[in-house]
Amino acid sequence: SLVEGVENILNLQAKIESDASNKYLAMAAWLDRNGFANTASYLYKQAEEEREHFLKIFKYITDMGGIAITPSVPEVQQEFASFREVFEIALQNEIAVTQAINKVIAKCRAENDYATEDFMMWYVAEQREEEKNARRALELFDLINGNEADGKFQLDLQISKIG
Ligand code: OFO
Repeated sequence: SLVEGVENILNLQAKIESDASNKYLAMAAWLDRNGFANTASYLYKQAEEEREHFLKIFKYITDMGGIAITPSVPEVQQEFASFREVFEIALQNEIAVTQAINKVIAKCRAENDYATEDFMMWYVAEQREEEKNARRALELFDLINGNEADGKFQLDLQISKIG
């Protein structure tokens, strides 16, 4: 079973993962309509992964005898100033998710809930990977000149191969 504090913070994390999925979906659509088809596919896939992250917590709450709350769906950013800005925002979002996960683990420790702490360790590893990938995408913007038409084409190809 879950203590109330852990159940609440898990429901909050589930919502954060669900929101992350929708944010990536909007980014993927923006990339798609601006011609970055390969990177769009990459972020459609990210959106699906975040949906899985959400479901995994959602089911865990239920499995542990808690009440999983279906999250509301807020508005997300639909327009972006540039190709690069998409990944600047993606990295900021991933850093915020990592910080939220750290709070869940701190709560588990405060409540002596080692089972949930163990469950959340999967997310710690996942975030390490996702932050690294977002940083790599921004590195590619520095390495490849994205202002030239050819640069954009190369960026679209290379970013989609990350991870
Ligand atoms: Fe990258 O947000 Fe899930 O964990």
